[in-house]
Amino acid sequence: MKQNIYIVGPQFSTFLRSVLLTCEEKQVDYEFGLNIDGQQIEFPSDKLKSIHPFAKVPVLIHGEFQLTESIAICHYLNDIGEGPSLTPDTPKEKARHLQWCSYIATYIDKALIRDYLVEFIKINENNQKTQIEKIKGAIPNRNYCLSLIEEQISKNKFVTSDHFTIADALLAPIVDYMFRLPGEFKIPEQYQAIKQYRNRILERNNAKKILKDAK
Ligand SMILES: N[C@@H](CCC(=O)N[C@@H](CS)C(=O)NCC(=O)O)C(=O)O
Repeated sequence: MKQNIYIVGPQFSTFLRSVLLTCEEKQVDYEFGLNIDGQQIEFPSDKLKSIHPFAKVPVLIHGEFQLTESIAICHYLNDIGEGPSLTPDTPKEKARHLQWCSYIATYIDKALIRDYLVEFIKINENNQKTQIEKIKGAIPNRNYCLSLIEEQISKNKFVTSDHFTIADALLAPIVDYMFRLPGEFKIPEQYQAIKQYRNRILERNNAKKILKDAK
């Protein structure tokens, strides 16, 4: 569906990937990148702050309408897109689904991405030994979150049911990165349900495109 939607964010961003996955699942046409008004944006920068009060990505631009925060953006795309719904129907299931969206976008993102994955990027900037120690210090909390995900994902094919939802669009890029880390930092073998979940996710053409092939 031609919508003239632009998503501000770099391809490697987990939250940008969640939004793109939602676009793909909902058959919403989009472009993405770091260009606003013909100007390349940096982060952090005043330009980014002018479209996101906390200078974060992604930001959705749909004509005059601008929207921040991945959970809100994904719900908007779910409402305007033509593809099958990515949210449950009943009040309890809807609330449970939102609860998981929130867990993933806050605590799980912090433990697995901000305090762990992103710290690898700083290895060359900081003292290498100190940085490795810092990353190792984040492993217990990483494992705690992985155990919660493992337990949840053992119940159904996807996060809250046997259907792919926005919660999966949020979780899939995070989980995918956990399998790409080297050696001892990679997700341990014991998380078999998460491994199967990732395989299930990567069987979907949309996920293949966004998580694997996109540059
Ligand atoms: N609560 C925001 C978080 C977005 C976020 O943390 N985005 C990261 C990229 S994945 C970012 O902008 N990082 C840049 C920075 O923190 O300076 C959301 O759900 O969209």
